[in-house]
Order: sequence, then structure tokens, then C-alpha cells
Amino acid sequence: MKKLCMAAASALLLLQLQGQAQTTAPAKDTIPLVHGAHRTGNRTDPDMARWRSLRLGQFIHWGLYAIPGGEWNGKTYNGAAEWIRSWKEMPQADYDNLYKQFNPVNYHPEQWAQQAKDMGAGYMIITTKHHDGFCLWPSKYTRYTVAASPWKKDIIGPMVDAYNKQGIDVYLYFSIIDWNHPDWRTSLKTPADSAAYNRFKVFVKHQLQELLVRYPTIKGFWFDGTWDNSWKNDGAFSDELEQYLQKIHPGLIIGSRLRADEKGARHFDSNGRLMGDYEQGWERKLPTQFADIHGNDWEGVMTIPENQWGYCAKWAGHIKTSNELIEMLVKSTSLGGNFVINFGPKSDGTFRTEEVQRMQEIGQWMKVNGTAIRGGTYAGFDKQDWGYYIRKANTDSIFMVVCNVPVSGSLRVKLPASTTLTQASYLENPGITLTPEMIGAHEYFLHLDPQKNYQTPVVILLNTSNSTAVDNGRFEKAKT
Ligand code: FHN
Repeated sequence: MKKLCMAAASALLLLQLQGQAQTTAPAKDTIPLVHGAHRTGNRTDPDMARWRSLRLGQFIHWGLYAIPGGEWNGKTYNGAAEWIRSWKEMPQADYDNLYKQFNPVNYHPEQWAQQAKDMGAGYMIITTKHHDGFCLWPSKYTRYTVAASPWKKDIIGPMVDAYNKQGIDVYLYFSIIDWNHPDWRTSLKTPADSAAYNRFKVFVKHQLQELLVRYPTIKGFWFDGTWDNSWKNDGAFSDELEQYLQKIHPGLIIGSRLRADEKGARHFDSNGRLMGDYEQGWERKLPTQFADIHGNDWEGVMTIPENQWGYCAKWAGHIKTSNELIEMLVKSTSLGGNFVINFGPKSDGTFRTEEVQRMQEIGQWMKVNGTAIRGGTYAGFDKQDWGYYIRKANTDSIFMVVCNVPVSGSLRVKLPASTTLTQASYLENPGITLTPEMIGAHEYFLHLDPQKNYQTPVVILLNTSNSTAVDNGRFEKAKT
């Protein structure tokens, strides 16, 4: 019997080790790389800890594409509205002249910041320059900026100030694709292309430097449009650029989209190690389970309609409800990631009703339940069908966010073996406790109030003891 127990214990240990090996970077790099990942594991500094604790972000796509709003000459573009310049029905010259109409007379950054604060956002990302190349700041390196529009004034500066005043961190989206710049290329076929692209890279570096000098309180860059061969075949440049930016602005946070290694691998280098400060590939999709994120910091970005980032007058297809977005936020937090919801303001500087409504509804939920989100992370408990567990990082407090109430009203809770449940109470009403019904070793039912008809996810706080010892939130539990 003793032998059997020891064999079982060794098998368990082996499985645990295998479980950890799946979630960490490879033990040994097999491919020698100069421009691969420069760090193993997540950043542990205060700037990154802050980013990780904020959890909910607001993305804003705003630019000239808001003027046509997905339509041109009475026809509707089927793609994402911010890509309309690439549609054959829209002459590029017409698009490139839209800057003469950019005049957002109802742009009030203080109102934007207030509504983001009310939604519960801890950070925001603004498109300083999307693929069209139009700059929302008066860059001295191109004439294609807001300074040439009837609005004339900087858009970014007042936005950074207004959001910062609300305690919201600002990140600058910057597209490497630049349809307006004569030297931008997708691939380099001739020496002339190479020469042009070398000039383009200098321009990119200058613009980024300029943004850092103009807006020194920003917390990071959000790069995009880095998938072309011209960019990904020069891993040395993106590596040096990242190091340069982080040197002149210590603490700067940059996701995995910027770089490629010298073999053209993006996000993860050729040895499978994450490049950049967090995994940035989760666009309009979320991981299913904790194993999917390999222990890395990550962020998911989501549109409210199917695939529209910039303003699109006619939303088609499924439009996500506030409850769906809340569930995605909860799921992301439960998997140790951040969740960013995108908004596409109109060209006059106002937001469409559907977006305002979602900001308000999410804000109402966050006001009551935000403490389960901010500073929340993976709990290490067995997932149940009613929803998601979230751990307050480095504590024994576990939140149960109930997104699907069973008809029985009974919520199954399975605790890890060494964990004890000391109390269960409603987050909204800490005075009201739930009496656990024991249904097995470490298994309970919590019975929800049968009279209640929940319209939004309800949150139960479990006070436990010794649950942090079970799992430090980094690794998925071993599969047994
Ligand atoms: O092409 C863009 C798209 O317009 C949008 O900006 C999204 C946001 O993540 N990024 C690109 C596609 O990955």
C-alpha cells in the first residue's frame, strides 16, 4: 500500500512538472539568436505591475476614416471602416484630401476622460497614426497632420492631459504601415526600395522620439501594422528601436507586435520565447484556458460590432451587449490578462449612442464589482460552468463571478485539497453570507437567493485560507 502511495505521489509530481514545463519558455534555446527575446518570464517592475493590475482598458480609433464612416458615394464598404482607403470604390486621392474636412468641433477630451473613468478603465490607447498615415498630433516630420486640417490644433496633448487628470494611463497606438509616406514599402524588391525603406525607418524613429518628448507621461506604445516583409525581415532594426525607446523613457511598455527576430518570427522568437512586454496577439479573440497563455502577461482587444474599429455609420452583424463585454473582461482577468474595449468616435468628436450606453452599463457593473477586476488574476481553482474564479493577486480572496445562473440556483465550488473555505458573501452586500452545503471532500454547493433575477453577473467573495500555497497564479494546475 505504502509503495502504491509513493508511486502515485511520484506520478503526480511528474505530471506537475510536465504541467509547469508546458507553461514556461523552453529550458534551452536551440537556435542561436541575437535579436530574439531578451528576458525570460514577465517583467516584475512597478510600471508593469501597474499595467497588470488595471485590467480594463479603452481603445480609441479616431482619424480621417471617421468622415466617410464606411460609406462612399452612397455605397457601403464591407470591410473595417478604417481600411476604406484600400477599397476600389474610394479614389485614394479623395481619401487623402479628407484632412481638409477634419474639424471635430464637439471634441471635448475632458468628457471623453470622464466617461472612460466612469466605465472603470484604468488605461486607454489612442491611435496617434493609423495605416492611412494621418497624424493626430502636429508632427514636424510630415505635413499630413491635424495642423493642416481646419481644426489645426493638437488632438493628442489635451487627451493625454485629460485622461491623466482622471488617473487613467495613456498608451499611444502607432502604425508602421503608412499609406501616405512615399518611402513606405511592403517588401523590398530593388535597391531603390531598400534605400526608400531606410529613409522610412529614420522617419519612424523620429516620430516616436517626437511623441515621447511631446507627451512624457505616456506609459507605452501600442504598435500595429508590423506584419509586412519589409518590417519583419529587419529584426535588428525593431530590436534596436525597442531598446532605444525604453532607454530614453525607462519603464515604457511595448507589446509583442513591434518586433521580429532575425529569422522573421513575430511575437514569439524562433525559440518560442515571447518578445516584448506582453503577448499582443489576442485581437477579437480570447484564450480559452490558462495553458493558452504560457504564463505570459497578455492583453485582448475587442470591438463592439464584429470587425469595426474606426467609426462605421452602419454597424452590421452581431453587436456585443454590455453583459457579453463584461463576461469577456471577467474571463480575461480570470486568465491573468487585460481586456481592452474599442470605441470609434464620429468625426465631430462625439460617440454613438450604442457606445455611450455600453460605457455606462459596464461602468455601473464596475462600480459595484470593480474590486474583483482591478488587481485580479488567475485563481488556480477548477473552472465551473457558472462562470469564472478570480483571485485578488497574492491573497487568499477569491471572487466567483457568476455569468450563468443554473436553474437550480446551486453553484458548485471545488476547492484545491489544501484550501479551506472560511466564508462566502455577496460582494455587493458583504453582510449577507451564503451557507456552504458540503457535497464531497472539498466540494460545496452555494445556493443563490432564489428570489433574485440577476440582470448582470453577480459576484461572491470567498474568504479562504492557504489557497495561495496551492498555486501562485503563474502555472496551470497539473492535469491529472
Ligand atoms: O488593421 C488594424 C485594424 O484596423 C485595427 O487597428 C486593429 C486593432 O488591433 N489592428 C489591425 C489589425 O491587426
